[in-house]
Amino acid sequence: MPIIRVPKSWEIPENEVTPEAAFYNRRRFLKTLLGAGLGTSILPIVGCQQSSSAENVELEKTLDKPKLTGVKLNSAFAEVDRPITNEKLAGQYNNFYEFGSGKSIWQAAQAIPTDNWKVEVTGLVKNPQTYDLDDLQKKFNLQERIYRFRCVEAWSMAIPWIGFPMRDIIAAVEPTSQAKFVRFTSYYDPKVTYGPLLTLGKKLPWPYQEGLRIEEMANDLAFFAVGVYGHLLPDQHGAPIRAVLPWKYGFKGAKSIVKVEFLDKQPATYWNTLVPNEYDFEANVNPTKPHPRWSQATEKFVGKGPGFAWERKETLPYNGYGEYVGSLYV
Ligand SMILES: Nc1nc2c(c(=O)[nH]1)N[C@H]1C(S)=C(S)[C@@H](COP(=O)(O)O)O[C@H]1N2
Ligand SMILES: [Mo]
Repeated sequence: MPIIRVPKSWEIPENEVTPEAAFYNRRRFLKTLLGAGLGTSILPIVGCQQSSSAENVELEKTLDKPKLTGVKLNSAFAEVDRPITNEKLAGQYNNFYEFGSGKSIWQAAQAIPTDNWKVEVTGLVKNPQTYDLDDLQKKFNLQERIYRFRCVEAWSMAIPWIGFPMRDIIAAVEPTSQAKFVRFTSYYDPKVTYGPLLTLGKKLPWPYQEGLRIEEMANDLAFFAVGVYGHLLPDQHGAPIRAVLPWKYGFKGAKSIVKVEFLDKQPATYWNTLVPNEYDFEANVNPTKPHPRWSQATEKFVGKGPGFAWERKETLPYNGYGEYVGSLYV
């Protein structure tokens, strides 16, 4: 794969996007450009950072997962005020820093060893559990929900997830009265997840971890997804199980979860540890609170038409889910 790649016409021009990790990319760019002896005129062109053994996999193959049949669409979340984002588009425009700091990680992410996956649910609970993917599908009632999705970088999509409410896990493991927070830990093995290790000489806080207050987790919206677009999750979306929290910025939704822990203290989280002044723990979608480097008042809804056509939309408080979660923040 070439180091410098000219975006195809259907791709979002990278200069329209303000990535969470602009600091990774700026540095890499400068190095790449110097190395290639190229001028700054092509700065907006994205570098293709990772090379992968799965490099020649076709996108369609990565999306061709076993169908989840007999799953009902939850009527409370059966539609949103915008079209569902095209599946192929959502499957090739991802954030998954374990596999690189660019958006094109879908090939590299195929390295996640999803066979024999286990999720440990532990910590301050009465009934600790370890689930495999089969248990998750059998013990929890799967349903489909169409949710708006808003990345902190100000792009957005609408995604049909399949999974179950996080409160079903709460009911199964029974957190003790000391449990005040939950922490999600993503799969991490530097031999497999060969994304960036250092930035600005600083060691990155792997594994990727995120967290919630337990009341947030018990809210009706908080969801564990095992599927999307009618089938099991493709690896690039965080197979085999990831968190989906539609009133929060996308980075709260940890992918490829291996551990769920109930804690008495607020856990440290990946982005908040790395850049605390840009990414707070709560991370509720809030159009009136700009990110230090860009406004959050509007978003680019990706997937309006064919290809990567996008539409500028107003961002809503709590991403439009205030009626569900507003009472958590009074
Ligand atoms: N483990 C892990 N989970 C992660 C991330 C990540 O880099 N690593 N990125 C987050 C961010 S910033 C976003 S916007 C969403 C993207 O989800 P998608 O690629 O399925 O759209 O995943 C979130 N979960
Ligand atoms: Mo994000």
